[in-house]
Amino acid sequence: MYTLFITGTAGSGKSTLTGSFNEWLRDQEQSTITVNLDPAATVLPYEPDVDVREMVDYERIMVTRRLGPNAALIASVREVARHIEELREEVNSFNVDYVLVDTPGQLELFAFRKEGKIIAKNLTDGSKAMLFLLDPMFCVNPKNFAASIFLSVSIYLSFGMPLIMALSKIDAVPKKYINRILRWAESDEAFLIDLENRLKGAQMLLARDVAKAVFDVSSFVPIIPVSALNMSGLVELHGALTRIFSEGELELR
Ligand SMILES: Nc1nc2c(ncn2[C@@H]2O[C@H](COP(=O)(O)OP(=O)(O)O)[C@@H](O)[C@H]2O)c(=O)[nH]1
Ligand SMILES: [Mg+2]
Repeated sequence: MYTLFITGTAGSGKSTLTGSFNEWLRDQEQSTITVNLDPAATVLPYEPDVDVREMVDYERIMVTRRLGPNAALIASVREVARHIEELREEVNSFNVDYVLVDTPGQLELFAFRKEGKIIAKNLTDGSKAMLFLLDPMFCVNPKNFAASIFLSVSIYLSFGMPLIMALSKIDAVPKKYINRILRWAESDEAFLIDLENRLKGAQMLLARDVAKAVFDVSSFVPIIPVSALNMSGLVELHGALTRIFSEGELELR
């Protein structure tokens, strides 16, 4: 059983890709399930096979404990972690090749709290990998690109799972933006030149130092351009996953 945790900033396309990639894999005769880990999801673009909303009632937690939306989310994710054995049994009962896990809309809830790690560690057995989605509308600004890569690397360090990055929604932005982002990902020199043209003074120096440090870690992580809307790049995404799952853990170089 292979498990893919789909992460990324809010709105980067996690839920949509979970649905599309699930359909794509099923078309390839793979057995799959989708897991929704977001207790506060209202509408999802797919029908989850396992859904934490059946165990944890976000609205009710908000009302009965008199919490604001964010505090209620934190309490809900804690509640999900308490149900981890139940979740695990449910996931295992499907006995599939691929488990696609859609993570909460707010990244930090899953990525930087101990509950996220408990859930990631115990949800399934077998090989696991993390997919981090980069939103091209956001990342076309070099400062935001550096921030996103930084975020993905900190998630990588915090979970210790093999990491793949995907540039999402490529159907929605001009090709030249996509190419620019991919060029930055390939060559830190190209990135630094564009960065220096845009930023000045202390901000530029800081962004440059952060970028250099982070590029050292991220340079071996492939960035795959995908669209959940027209399914482009899913062949490549699957190829990268297959490599990772067959090689086992990628070592930090
Ligand atoms: N054009 C386009 N829009 C997308 C794509 N993937 C997601 N979106 C849109 O981006 C928004 C956020 O997507 P969603 O999957 O909910 O993001 P999440 O918060 O990361 O789960 C929604 O309006 C989606 O319809 C894509 O591949 N192409
Ligand atoms: Mg979502």
